[in-house]
Amino acid sequence: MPPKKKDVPEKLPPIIGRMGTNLKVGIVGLPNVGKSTFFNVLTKSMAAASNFPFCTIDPNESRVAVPDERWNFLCQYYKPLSKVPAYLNVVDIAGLVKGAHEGQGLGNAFLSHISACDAIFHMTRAFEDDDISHVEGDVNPVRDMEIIMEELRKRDEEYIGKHYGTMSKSATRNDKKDKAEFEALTKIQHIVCEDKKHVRFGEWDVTEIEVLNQHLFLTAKPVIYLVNLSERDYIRKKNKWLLKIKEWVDKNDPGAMIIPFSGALETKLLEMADEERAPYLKEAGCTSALDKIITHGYKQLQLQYFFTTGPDEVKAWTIMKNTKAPQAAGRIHTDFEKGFIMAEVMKFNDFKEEGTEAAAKAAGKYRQQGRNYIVDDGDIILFKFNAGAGLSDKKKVK
Ligand SMILES: Nc1nc2c(ncn2[C@@H]2O[C@H](COP(=O)(O)OP(=O)(O)O)[C@@H](O)[C@H]2O)c(=O)[nH]1
Ligand SMILES: [Mg+2]
Repeated sequence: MPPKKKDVPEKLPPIIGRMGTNLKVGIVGLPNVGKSTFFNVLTKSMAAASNFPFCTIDPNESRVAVPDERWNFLCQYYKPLSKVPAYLNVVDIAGLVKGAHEGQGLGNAFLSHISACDAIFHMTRAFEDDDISHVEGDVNPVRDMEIIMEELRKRDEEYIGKHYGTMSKSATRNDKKDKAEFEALTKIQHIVCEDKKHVRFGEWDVTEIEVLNQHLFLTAKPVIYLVNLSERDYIRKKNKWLLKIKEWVDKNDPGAMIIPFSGALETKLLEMADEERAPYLKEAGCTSALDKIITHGYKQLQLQYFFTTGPDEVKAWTIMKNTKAPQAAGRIHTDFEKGFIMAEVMKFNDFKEEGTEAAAKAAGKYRQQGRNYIVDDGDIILFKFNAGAGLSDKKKVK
């Protein structure tokens, strides 16, 4: 066993948002900016690339494989009967328009679809095309981003308005817990309704985050900005809006990621024969943006995965960041968590460098970890558990 000191977990910042491993990213934006185009190419090309049937949850929701070189390597190495990658759930949400929070263009229904998501791909249109109308009359992604952000904020404002009255009544009952909740709500109200800021830009302590997580505000959800460019602009990495978008995001959502994308190019790539794709991209001097978008979307959800490997199966198991070994084991089977003894952990890079499991073991790189071990992204793990513990518990339940 490693020295005890290492077993003591560092203090971890609490996470704003839903807990769980089945989280989703919603594609949000004005109508006609390329949301459905993106959703379609994503669903179809990731299914083709991973050679894995994609799963349509409903027509607007899909699971796409998260591309990962480590997973590819492990599949190549073991040539297992079953290969299971990690997945990202993506939802195509119908376009919002100005006034959505007041019900414009079925806005309320669409806003509630956003509420069911855990992060946002904010799609903006920076491509010109006279044949494709723009709800605001002309192409101006900065104005469009402001419209969407303001609709989300107003929706939160309205929601707070409704709850604040109820809360202020129960808070006067002098219940300590209600009071703490009311204080947190007062701060949220101030930030969203008076400062007119988004929830995620506030500084929140643990109690406040607990309150935030009971309400799941739209403006608490992390955003990745996707800029839909013409194929030409995407290839030459130039468009008159890119700098303005960057300036706007730096000012209004500091640190958020902006990923240029081209619906036109991605559609073309999807329609090409497999052998045409690579030469076309080489000639153009660019790559598809899909891999980058998926991997960053997955990270925004605070998700990561560990691998189990062998000739039967290579599988990526999704867990939330900061998950400890027994709970990670519980993803595989509840008995693994109940009867947890230890995790034998190998770092992917150690495995790759050493060449075989036996060599990694001989080099002391197959480490035994206890119940306080926080699983790292990409760990290769073999769990040791006491089957009896699981079984007797099972019997007790029955
Ligand atoms: N010229 C051009 N048209 C695009 C691009 N992306 C999407 N479109 C077209 O724009 C229209 C609206 O796209 P759609 O994905 O349905 O937009 P949504 O309303 O945001 O879902 C469709 O006719 C698409 O073919 C692009 O990059 N360039
Ligand atoms: Mg659409």
